Amino acid sequence: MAIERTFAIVKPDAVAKNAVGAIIAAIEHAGLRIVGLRYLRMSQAQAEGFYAVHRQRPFFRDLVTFMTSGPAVVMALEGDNAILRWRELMGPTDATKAPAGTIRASFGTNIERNAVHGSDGPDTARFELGWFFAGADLGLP
Ligand code: FUP
Repeated sequence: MAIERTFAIVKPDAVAKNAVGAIIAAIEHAGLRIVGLRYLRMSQAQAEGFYAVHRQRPFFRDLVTFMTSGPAVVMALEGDNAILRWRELMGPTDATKAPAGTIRASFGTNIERNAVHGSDGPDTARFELGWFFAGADLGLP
């Protein structure tokens, strides 16, 4: 299986719930390695650019408001099949439909306040990692 990198966010709702440690523990327990990590509060421009693909969607404004409402943790994850494995750990977008044991079931509330983000494919991962880690040395180990 291929070693991949993917991009993860612990969103403001999960940071507010003191769930950063539990989510990082789940990532590490699953065998994914954290190769980049920043604690930040997204600016409006950062959030709008990150979610530019959703610009025309009806939920875009609310999503940007939520993502800029408080601090978040952004991470670069690495491991075998990391993109799919992180998405499986998260569970589906809508936290109310997420199976027990997934991060979104444990810490999310609904389809917007869903605790975490993960890239949905290799091209998205490249864009999203670059959006928050541009210029950073992710060349570990
Ligand atoms: P995901 O890949 O699981 O992050 O889901 P999407 O790319 O479909 O959606 C990105 C984000 O938009 C979600 F995390 C939350 C938000 N969203 C809404 O707020 N309402 C919707 O109906 C769909 C998505």
